[in-house]
Amino acid sequence: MSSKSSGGALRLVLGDQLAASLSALRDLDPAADTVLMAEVMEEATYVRHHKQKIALTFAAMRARAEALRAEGVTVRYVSIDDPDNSGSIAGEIGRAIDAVSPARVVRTASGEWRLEALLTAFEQTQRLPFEVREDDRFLCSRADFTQWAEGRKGLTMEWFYRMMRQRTDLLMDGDQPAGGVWNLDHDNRHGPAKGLRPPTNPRTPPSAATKAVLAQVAARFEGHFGSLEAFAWATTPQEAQAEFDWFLDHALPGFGQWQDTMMSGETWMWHAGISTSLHLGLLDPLAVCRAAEGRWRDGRAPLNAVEGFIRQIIGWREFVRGVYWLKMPEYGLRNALEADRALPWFYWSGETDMACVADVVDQVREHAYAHHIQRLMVTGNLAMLLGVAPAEINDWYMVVFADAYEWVELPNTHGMATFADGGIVGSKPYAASGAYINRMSNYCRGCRYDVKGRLQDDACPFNALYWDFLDRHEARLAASGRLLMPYKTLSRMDPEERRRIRAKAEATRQAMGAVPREA
Ligand code: DLZ
Ligand code: SF4
Repeated sequence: MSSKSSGGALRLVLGDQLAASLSALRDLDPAADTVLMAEVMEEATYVRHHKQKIALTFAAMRARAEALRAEGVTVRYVSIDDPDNSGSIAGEIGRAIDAVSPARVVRTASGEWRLEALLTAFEQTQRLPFEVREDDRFLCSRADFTQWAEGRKGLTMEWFYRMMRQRTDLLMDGDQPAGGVWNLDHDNRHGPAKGLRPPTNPRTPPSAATKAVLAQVAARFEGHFGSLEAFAWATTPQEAQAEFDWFLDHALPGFGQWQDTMMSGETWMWHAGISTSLHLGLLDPLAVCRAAEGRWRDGRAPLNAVEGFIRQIIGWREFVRGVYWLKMPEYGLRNALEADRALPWFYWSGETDMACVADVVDQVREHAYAHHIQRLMVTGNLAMLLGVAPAEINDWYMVVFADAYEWVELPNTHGMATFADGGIVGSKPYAASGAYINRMSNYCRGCRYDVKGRLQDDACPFNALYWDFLDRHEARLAASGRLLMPYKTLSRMDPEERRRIRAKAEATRQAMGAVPREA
């Protein structure tokens, strides 16, 4: 390290810390400080992210660096092609310390446990002071979540959500929920009506700067999953705001009613598609909720749509982040259902006759996106019913989605979709047979499988797998009381029928390549 200090602070801005309000940049002195941003192989490859996720991150980082420079801030920006690039965030902090000789380093806490552990270990080897600030882009701090969770028997999202409604005063009339009910989810579970047409979402065509990043990513990350062709993500706050404004006008009014609906070939439906922008810091969570609330108060969107939208952000998004930091690192190792199978190859290739799964895989390859029910009830549900090992499921979710960060992915997948956490996030597994997918989508009409069949050759694979799943986990799940109806049906089944279901399910797993991982 050079002995002469510049006297200023070195301020680290990670790839998903692009908000103007970032805590690490508060009190920044443009005359003395240097902002460090670095595109590094370690972050681009710790999982083999979808090419679009890497391109989005780099394009958004570069745009942020330009915006800071335009404000007169000194930015040390290390691009992925820089021959001196050390390949890691810690390495780049080290190089910047040598080059700039700051008096101290200031950073906002990382979103992921993995990177926070790496940076903390690095800091312990250094002599100058490091200041790590809270990521206050979230509305509930880690300390507040811990306090909320303390002494509770279980962590129920609904109670957390109500507390957050009161705290933010969103959709409140005094101390009562607007409209008299906290949660209107029961109005939001419609399957596709005949002739239903989603609005055409224009998304964001790539700018010249983004196109340059796309070319670089195509060359350097060729072996990663996914196509770059349909890249249409917002990379700046302005683009993100334009996408969100489109959502408010054209999709929010139908968002409630159709938020669980799935339609073949339809990616965005009535969803906002703003998760990447929220996670990167291009949009502010409270501001988007207030804008949505305004639409209801002006009579331009129904309450079930607005309440559903706000619940996703101040309820689920904050809740899963709280659970993640409360429970890590032990959380990631849980495997409550002792699932040990390999993930079928068609999760990557899309080569399956299951129309629902093929549609979702094709969609994620092209758009790095699927909506919550596609993730939960198609790919998540199937992986859970097959008994796929949590590590393989989590890896797939981290790879294929542009909005996947471990703090949000792990509780959603490990907790909600596959029950690997044993009931911390969800009180029961979201297991479903083909009947659910048939009710909520138009997939089954175009599928070679018979959604009503159970044992014959062309029976929908979800069906035998569903009953076999309940059968295999009866000791653990029947007692909970949350799956009373299906266990009643199972108990009335002829033992011979149960045996056939088990055999059919195992043959299905073998045919799909969902074999024990040791084999
Ligand atoms: C996701 C990502 C990628 C692909 N690349 C970078 C990078 O090159 N430099 C960087 O600072 N951040 C990157 N990120 C985001 C980080 O992985 C993210 O900050 C951590 O996972 C914590 O959420
Ligand atoms: Fe999916 Fe089964 Fe419907 Fe085919 S029949 S689309 S496999 S749920």
